[in-house]
Amino acid sequence: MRYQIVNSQAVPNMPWQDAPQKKSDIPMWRYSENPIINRNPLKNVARIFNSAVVPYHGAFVGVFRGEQKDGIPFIYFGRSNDGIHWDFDEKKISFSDDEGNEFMPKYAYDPRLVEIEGTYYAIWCQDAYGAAIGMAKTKDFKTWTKMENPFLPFNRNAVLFPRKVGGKYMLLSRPSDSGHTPFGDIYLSESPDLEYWGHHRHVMGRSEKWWESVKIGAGAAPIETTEGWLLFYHGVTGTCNGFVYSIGAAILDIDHPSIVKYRCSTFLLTPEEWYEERGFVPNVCFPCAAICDSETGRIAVYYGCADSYVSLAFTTLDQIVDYIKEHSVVRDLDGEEGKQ
Ligand code: BMA
Repeated sequence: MRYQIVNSQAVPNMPWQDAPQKKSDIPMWRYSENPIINRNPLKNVARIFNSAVVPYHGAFVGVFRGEQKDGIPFIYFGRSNDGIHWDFDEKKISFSDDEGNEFMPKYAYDPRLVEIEGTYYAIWCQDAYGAAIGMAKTKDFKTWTKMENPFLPFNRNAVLFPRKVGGKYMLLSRPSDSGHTPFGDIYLSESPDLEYWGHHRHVMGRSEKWWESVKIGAGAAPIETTEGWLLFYHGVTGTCNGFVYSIGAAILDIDHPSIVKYRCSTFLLTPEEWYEERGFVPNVCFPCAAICDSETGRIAVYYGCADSYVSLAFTTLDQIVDYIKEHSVVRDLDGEEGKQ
C-alpha cells in the first residue's frame, strides 16, 4: 500500500466486495446486493436510512435513523455479525441525563458514531428550540448518557473526529436555517472537554462545481491516513425538481484540519440506481459512516439512499487517495486556516 490508515484497527471481517469487471473511472463501487436495509425494517418503523456503524468486539454495532410510521425520526440501535445483515432493537434508544432522568429528544436524525479513547459518541440532529446538534456517549451500548448540546440552532450534520488534534476534540458541522437550507459550508470547532466548543474555523464551502454548488455537509467520521484526514461528505445541487445529493471527498491537514489539502472536483457517487433515485426523497446519496481495515486499506462507506434505504459502497485507500489527488481543485478559501 502506498498510503496507510493510521490509529485504526484491522477489521478482517468488514463488509467487502471486489470491484466489478466493468469498472467506472471513479474508484468507488456499489455492493451488488444493495440496499442492505429495506423498507419497514421493524415494527413501527417505515424506513431506516442515514445511519452509522462501527466495529465492536469482533462484530458491528450502529445507530440508525428510523423514520417511524408517524413520520417522526428517532435513533435505533442495531447489531450485526457481518456489517450487512442487521438486527434492531424494537425500542428507540433512550438516553439518561446527568441526574439519571430519562431523556428522549422530540426527534433525532442523521446520527454519526465514533470511538474516542474507549468511549463511543453518537451525534445527531435534534430539536433544541430549533434544529441543532444532540450528543450522547456510551461504553457498552446498553446505557447512553446525554451530553450538552454543542451548538445553538440552527445546525446539522455534526461529525466528530476519532481522536484529539493538538490536545482538543474536533467537530465538523454545518450551520443552517430552520428549513431545507439552501446554503451550507463545513466548519470546524474544537473543545477541551466535549462540552464547551469554540475556535470555530471555516473548512470548505459549496463550490463552483455544479454537483456541490448549493451546500455541502460532513459525512463519515474522518479517517486518519498518512496523507491527512480523509473526509467523505455530501454535496448538493439544485435542479428544477429539487435537490440532488452526491458523495464527495476531501483530505484535510492532519494537524490543522481546517486546511483542505486536496478536494476532489468530481463526485464519487451520484444517484444512479433505483434505490438512490426512487424513494421518499428521490436522488439522495447521503454518507454517514465508513469502516476501514488498516491491514488492507479496504474502505466500506455506509450511505442513506433516497431517505428510504441504507447501502454500501467500497473503495481502497490507495485508489481513492490517488483519485482525489488527481482530480483535486483546492481554492484559496479551502487552503486558509478558516479564521477571519
Ligand atoms: C437533509 C437531511 C437529510 C436528508 C436530506 C434529503 O436536509 O434532512 O436527513 O437525507 O435532507 O432529504
